[in-house]
Amino acid sequence: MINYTEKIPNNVDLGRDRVLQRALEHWQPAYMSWWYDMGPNESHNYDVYLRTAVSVEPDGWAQFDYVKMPEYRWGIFLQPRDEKRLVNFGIHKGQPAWQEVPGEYRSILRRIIVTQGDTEPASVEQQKMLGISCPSLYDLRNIFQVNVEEGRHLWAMVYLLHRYFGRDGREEAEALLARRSGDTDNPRILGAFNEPTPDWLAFYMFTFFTDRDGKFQLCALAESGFDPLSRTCRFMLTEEAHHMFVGETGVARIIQRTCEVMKENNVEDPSDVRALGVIDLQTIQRYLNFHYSVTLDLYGSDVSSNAANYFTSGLKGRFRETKLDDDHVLGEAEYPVSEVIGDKIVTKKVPALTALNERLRDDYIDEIADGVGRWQRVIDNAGVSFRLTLPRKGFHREIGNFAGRFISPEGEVLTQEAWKKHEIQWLPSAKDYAYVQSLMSGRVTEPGKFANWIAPPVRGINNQPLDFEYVRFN
Ligand code: BYC
Repeated sequence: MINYTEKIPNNVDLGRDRVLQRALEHWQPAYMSWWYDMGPNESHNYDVYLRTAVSVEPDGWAQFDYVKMPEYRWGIFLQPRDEKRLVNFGIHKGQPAWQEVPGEYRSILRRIIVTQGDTEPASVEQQKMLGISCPSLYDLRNIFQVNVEEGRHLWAMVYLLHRYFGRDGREEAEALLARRSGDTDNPRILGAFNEPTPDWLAFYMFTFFTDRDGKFQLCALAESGFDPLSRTCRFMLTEEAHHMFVGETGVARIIQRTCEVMKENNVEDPSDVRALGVIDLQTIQRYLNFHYSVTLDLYGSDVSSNAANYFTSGLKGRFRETKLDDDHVLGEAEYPVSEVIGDKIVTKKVPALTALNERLRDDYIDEIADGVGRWQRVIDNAGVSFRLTLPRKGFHREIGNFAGRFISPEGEVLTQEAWKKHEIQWLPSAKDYAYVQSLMSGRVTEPGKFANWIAPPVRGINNQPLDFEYVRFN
């Protein structure tokens, strides 16, 4: 019998809740079996220099040491309770925040938690094979850090399902381990989590773009009137920041290396750039277009009655809800959304309540634009003339008003035929993927060494030097 109070660091008094303990005793072996099957390939015996959260205190959530990943302590942490916290929006605004699930919202709340939970193991599955082509020990350690924390985020949602949803919660927790990213019969719930992440450029793009959807969705759920969900998401956000850092700096380092090689050799043409073993900026732009557009779909339909219900019932707020200066009920307010009419994109106002997905997407786009601006500065500082751009919102969308439309990155409405003609300029082609894959045929394992296609980071992890042995293969 496992002693869960020792095995699972937690601040939810796990040891005193027998029902919960029994539920976890059942689920934990299934989770481990999923990790052995779907976690990072061949990694089980490696010693990895990982950050582990052992408490929510400032000195407790970032303890660094060598850990074998199957022995990682996937803890359960909720931000401490604020006894005075209220429901801050929707029709229950002003009531004390709920400590138990309100009966009338049980099924939609479960649906939200399951959707959130489903993304966590999905991303681990998507990244399973990347360890074998890592550009350095530093990067290998970072992907493993991301993977174990996604595992912890799955635990966080499973804790809520087990603790608050009884039998159907337990069934959902099992189903979270049964779906598989990309599986035709039993896929993950949301589109982006069924796309392959075939190489490290895709991984960094994913952690920059898609993990940032994680941030915005978690921020919206952190506003929830269901207090345990709010407190869980608040703690998850502390970990999410590192994932986005890995993505942003990963892409920046690839751009930097490409620009250095372009300048040193005085080349600009993508085929000349490729001949020097780095990733041309045009390919980076196409990856950006892909990951950005697929992630925009994760916000759901522009006009959504689900989103309105989530808000009205106090379950899912807006980004920084309590900092916004309005009535937090949105009975009268309007919000602009775009749609295609004829061959034009037109913007019209709709009730703000129904446009909450669009609003969160817009908040996300603002932050993304800043990050892309920082990548641009790497190019500009190197003295290379190339402009990275964010495609317009309607480009390459499968969910919402733009689904089934053919919009160029500049926002022109095209026929399918015209769009298809340009597709290989706009989105990564099989040839692009094959080229990027060809650079990543083996892994770089000498401490302090980096693959030719990526610049070293500015500093190591936890003040360790760049040539620190971040992973020991045993
Ligand atoms: N793909 O009214 P609609 C993260 C479904 S990422 C497939 O348009 P709604 C992480 C939708 O589920 C953050 N299906 O949208 C990142 C619904 O289906 P049902 C994850 C989609 O419901 C990296 C139907 O279409 N967390 O944490 O307002 C690594 C009509 O729905 C998609 C959350 O998403 C899609 N893209 O909003 C690791 C938060 N979009 O219910 C982790 C929880 C929509 O009719 N989820 N559909 O069968 C939500 O708040 C909402 O479910 C959504 C959709 C925002 C996703």
